[in-house]
Amino acid sequence: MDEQLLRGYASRGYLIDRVVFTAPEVEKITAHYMRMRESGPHPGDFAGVPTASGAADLPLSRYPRLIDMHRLDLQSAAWAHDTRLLGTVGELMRQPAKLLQTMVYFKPPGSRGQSFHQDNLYLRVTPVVAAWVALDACDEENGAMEMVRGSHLLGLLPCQLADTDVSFTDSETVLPSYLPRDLIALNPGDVVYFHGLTIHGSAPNRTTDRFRRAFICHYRGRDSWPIVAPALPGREAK
Ligand SMILES: O=C(O)CCC(=O)C(=O)O
Repeated sequence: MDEQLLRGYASRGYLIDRVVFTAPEVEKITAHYMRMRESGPHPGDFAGVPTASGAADLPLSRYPRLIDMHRLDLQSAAWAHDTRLLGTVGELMRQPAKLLQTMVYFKPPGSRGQSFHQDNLYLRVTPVVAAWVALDACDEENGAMEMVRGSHLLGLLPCQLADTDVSFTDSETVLPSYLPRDLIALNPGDVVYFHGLTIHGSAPNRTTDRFRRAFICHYRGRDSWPIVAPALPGREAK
């Protein structure tokens, strides 16, 4: 990879790579996970915490997030080990990448987003890099991801309770207000790679007719080591 791209990743904490997957590949991945979702419940399904207002998030309850599909599904394992993803992540970490976790977010029209957080709070090893593969066009209206530029350089930051009317998770990182927030507008097949400490999140999908689906793989470095993370608000430290 170009040294300038590596330097950009090192200073921003994320890297956008355009047209990594072709349109037919994206169609195949999307159709596969729509079938998997519509075939019934799967281990680890997550439709979000209850809303603060008590209103139901019906779109998300129909399309809960899938997790760790690669443990049960050979096709998911193959996609998560795609050499394009492994190669880029390995270059960003400067060591071979090992798969940690896979997820699919469906984010149907009208569903909540996810409050700002750092993945290293949950994935307690370092280094970690995520590959977030856009399956739909993502923009402000359907709740594209936002990244807090340079936040991976600040370490693990404190959390507070999130507004669960707009977030399907209930804790959020206290934002360093002096850092800019970048909206990550993507087309299907584009990938955003981001550091395990980069603060990121997304607003609700405010459209009435557009999903914002993503296939997400988290990797650790071959020579990663465990880290200690602070407790989430209202929960015991692990
Ligand atoms: O897709 C989103 O809105 C959030 C995804 C996320 O937090 C992640 O991939 O770690």
